Amino acid sequence: MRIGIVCYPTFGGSGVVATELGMALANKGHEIHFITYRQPVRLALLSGKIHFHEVNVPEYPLFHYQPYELALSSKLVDMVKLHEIEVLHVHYAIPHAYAGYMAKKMLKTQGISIPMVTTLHGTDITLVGNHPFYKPAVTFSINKSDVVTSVSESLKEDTLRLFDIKKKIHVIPNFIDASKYDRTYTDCQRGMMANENERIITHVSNFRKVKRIPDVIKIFNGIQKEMPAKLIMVGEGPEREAAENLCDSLGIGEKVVFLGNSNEVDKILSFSDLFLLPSTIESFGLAALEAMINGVPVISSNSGGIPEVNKNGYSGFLSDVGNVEEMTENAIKILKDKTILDQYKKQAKEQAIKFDINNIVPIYEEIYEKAYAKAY
Ligand code: GMT
Repeated sequence: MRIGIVCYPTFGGSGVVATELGMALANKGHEIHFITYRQPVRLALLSGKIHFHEVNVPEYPLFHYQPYELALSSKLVDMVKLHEIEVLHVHYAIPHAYAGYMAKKMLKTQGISIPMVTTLHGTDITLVGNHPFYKPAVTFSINKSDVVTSVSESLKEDTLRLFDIKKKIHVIPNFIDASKYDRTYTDCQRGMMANENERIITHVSNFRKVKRIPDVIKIFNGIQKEMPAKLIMVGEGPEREAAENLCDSLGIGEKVVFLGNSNEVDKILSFSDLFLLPSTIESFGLAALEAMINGVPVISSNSGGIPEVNKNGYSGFLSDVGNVEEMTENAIKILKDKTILDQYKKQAKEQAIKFDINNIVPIYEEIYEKAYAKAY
């Protein structure tokens, strides 16, 4: 099929999922058109099957806010016509579902019908979308989507609780390509991060409040009192500076490395021993899944969709949000003994393999085909 994908092109999970899905669909012979304001960060290679169309929003001094939705919906109309795109898949409701619906309506006046699949990712529902400023538009665009999918059962429940939704919501979990993760690291690469006797603890996020970055640092502080350890912090965001200050004030600055955004997350994870994700909420927790497939057990909170991914006592441990003490105890339980650590590493990988892309892509394909045939 010819599929148009709209997403955020950033390091955020929704953009990563959209990009990985597009690449997997292209591998299966579909023609994929990414339509967004920048080439997605995970999209390494364009090819005959993968195209990128940039949405430009020219600056105009009259506009206090530049109208991205308008530019996006116009671009969608043009690209659907030019490339005869058969289905639109928009990731993240704001403003993509809204812009997609406008594009659909414009195309309809030109005799073109195109179905729109909307995937809800989490913050578009739990953190931003239900703000009164956005809620009517988000409710409308979800209800006007031809198919609505959500990345976890928990997000589906949140959506139904927070919005007046008339559409059926299909839960399709996020995924990873398990076949890509058979790599091994060299001692030399690990040696650049930590000494041989040190455990490597990792956190990857966009450093926003919801990630509870101070908890990450407090948990690590507890761990490093018990054993030699390093904390690798990957990502950029508003909480980074305060986090660096907290490390200094705890006297652990030397043991914490802030790497900023990285395209080498898998390499970093491949030599990590433990991943920390104490978030206030995660609709899914793709970062945890990416850690697990690299054989890294996860200490996380038990909120949102995380329990659907991280299994307590198997791939790691889950605690109530903010229970730093218990998270620290559990982290030490996993890390202190090499045999126990190896067992958790193996289990983390086994749990992650359940989310292999090969189980998920056919579900999206079926949804596209049915939507195209107007079965929904
Ligand atoms: O976690 C973020 O802040 C980024 C956000 C996004 O929109 O990209 O991630 C959300 O979508 C991911 C992919 O579906 C999920 O794995 C994350 O759990 C979800 N984040 C939250 O719910 C906070």
